[in-house]
Amino acid sequence: MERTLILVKPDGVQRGLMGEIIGRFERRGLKLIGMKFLQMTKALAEEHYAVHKGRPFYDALVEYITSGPIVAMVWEGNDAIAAARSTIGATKPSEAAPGSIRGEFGMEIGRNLVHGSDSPENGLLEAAIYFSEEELVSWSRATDSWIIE
Ligand code: IDP
Ligand code: MG
Repeated sequence: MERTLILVKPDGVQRGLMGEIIGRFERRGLKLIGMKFLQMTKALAEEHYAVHKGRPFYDALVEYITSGPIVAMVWEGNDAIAAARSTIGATKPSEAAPGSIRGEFGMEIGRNLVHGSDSPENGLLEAAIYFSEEELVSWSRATDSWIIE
């Protein structure tokens, strides 16, 4: 089972798209095991986006991600990373597949609505930035046998 950290970024919250975005992952069949509503501090943003430090868009990215509340979630599933990334769509919304979250709701890379971890290792590392192991819920879903073979 992989875990992915998903964020509804501040634009998703401000535009009233929280339910829409969360529903995409829920309907896909990923299983929610943790969820928080919070506003990122600069320190948290710098930890989350450490790999991008020094890139030309870094300061604007930290400004954007700390500009309002976000929803942080951990979703679990076989191949959860790839499944979530395809549901999210390409980084640049103008190039994101129609039907993906970014392809349906976004216009610009600096306002791309949602974050999803890019590898199983980063899924675990990023989940640990936001959630302690005790905050993650292990549960059996009534529909599991209809979603997982
Ligand atoms: P991802 O979110 O699809 O994994 P990354 O390359 O990891 O994309 O970049 C992290 C975030 O940084 C993007 O989601 C976007 O918000 C922002 N970002 C990336 N590249 C640019 C850029 O060229 N200009 C402005 N913002 C960018
Ligand atoms: Mg990324």
